[in-house]
Amino acid sequence: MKKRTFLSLALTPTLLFATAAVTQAADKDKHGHGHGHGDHKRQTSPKGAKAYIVSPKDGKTVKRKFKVVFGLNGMGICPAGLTAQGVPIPDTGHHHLLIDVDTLPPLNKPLSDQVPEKIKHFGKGQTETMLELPPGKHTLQLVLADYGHVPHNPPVVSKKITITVK
Ligand SMILES: [Cu+2]
Repeated sequence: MKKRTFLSLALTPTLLFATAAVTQAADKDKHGHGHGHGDHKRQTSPKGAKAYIVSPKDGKTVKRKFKVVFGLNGMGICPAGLTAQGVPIPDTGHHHLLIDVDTLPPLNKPLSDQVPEKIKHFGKGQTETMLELPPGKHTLQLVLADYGHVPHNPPVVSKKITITVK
């Protein structure tokens, strides 16, 4: 009787981890406030891009509760965060309203989300807001920033306007 020899093949399970796909999702955030910025590459702004305050007009007197309308030329508004593919959409950003801010914050890193009474993020892509401020003079200024809240290069910053709240 002939003995049959079986060659048993040791099948080592090849576990391939899709590491690349996992790290891509790290900067994503549903609420538009992903301030994680590991290796953030500052986004460029196209030539001639301009942010401006549509309303109220510079020098106007407004009621205690008033609407601010944001304007943007030469770029698009996009909620904060990356696309499903893990990339930013070029030439887009979201507005930030600076209230009574004398000196612009550093424009090469994420705008703070710790002082909402001074720097308001509109990470859902809003183009207007209602404000309520105490009576007196106030300044308003817009700064556009990218998916990770970092202003573009060159920065897209509006003229600072002064209003009086009665
Ligand atoms: Cu922001």
